[in-house]
Amino acid sequence: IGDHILNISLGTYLSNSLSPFDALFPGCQVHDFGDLNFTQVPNDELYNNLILYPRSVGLASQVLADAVSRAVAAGHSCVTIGGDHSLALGSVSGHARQCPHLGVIWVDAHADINTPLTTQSGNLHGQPLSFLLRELQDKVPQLPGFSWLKPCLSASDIVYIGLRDVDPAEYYILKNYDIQYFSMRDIDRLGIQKVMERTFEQLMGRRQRPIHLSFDIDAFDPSLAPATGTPVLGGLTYREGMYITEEIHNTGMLSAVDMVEVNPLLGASQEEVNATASLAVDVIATCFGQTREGAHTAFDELPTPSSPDESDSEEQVRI
Ligand SMILES: [Mn+2]
Repeated sequence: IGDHILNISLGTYLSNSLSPFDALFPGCQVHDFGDLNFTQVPNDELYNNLILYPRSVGLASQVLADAVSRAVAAGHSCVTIGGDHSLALGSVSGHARQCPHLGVIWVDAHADINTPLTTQSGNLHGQPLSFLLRELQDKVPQLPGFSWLKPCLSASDIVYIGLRDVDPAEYYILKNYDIQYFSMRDIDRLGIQKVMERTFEQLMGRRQRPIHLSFDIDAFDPSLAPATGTPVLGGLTYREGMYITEEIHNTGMLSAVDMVEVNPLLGASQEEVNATASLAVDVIATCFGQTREGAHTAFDELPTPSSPDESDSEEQVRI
């Protein structure tokens, strides 16, 4: 959705060109809800001469919010595969409808918290958090197509990880509304282990709560995830990315995941596209229990040889 409205999503790409979801995520029971159908609203004129496709993004987000809400209500951990990061408008709203006390971990190179009045690009994928944050509502105009959307997060419900390209107005918001963030510089300074410790302290220091992980693939370094719309040098290593998701899995509180901004049309080669897509698959699989020590699937007994091996006794004689 957003400016990628006509692009194929990672989900479509995965189900068309790799293997079925069940094979990609061993140990998980996967229920594929399929692609959602979005209609591009005709004559969807710019809002304020700048904001692109407000009615189409608003309507798509509303459809997605209903779908996510239904999936969570049915007891699933809901994975939403995008698409661009404006989809968090729908996924977080739908999730919050079932889990009003959720906390959000936003892994991204960008803060995505411009308001429609501060954005330079007009892209709604750089603004989703401004619509979701209660404290910002007196700064956010009502966009056509957005009347259904109610802010569902407070500033203290969000932690960012991986920031390294933040606009001046966004920096102002992070500082003035006291939003917790760990930039790449913070990760360099503290190490990823401390960053995760502090993330959980912020979100779950007082009580356990459902976690919504909104993971933008551009949080990774572009050398690992090149097929994306707004790459920024100096991103997460593979190991840092896996550590983040391993630790989130270990909380036992992960309730919804967004995987966004994988854009198969933007890879310079098939290798780049495949590398970016399989990185996204690793992120999702690790969220649901894949570990670097080995998959903890059912394996509870080593096979025992059925009869003594003859060569073995010969060897013993020689010794
Ligand atoms: Mn983003």
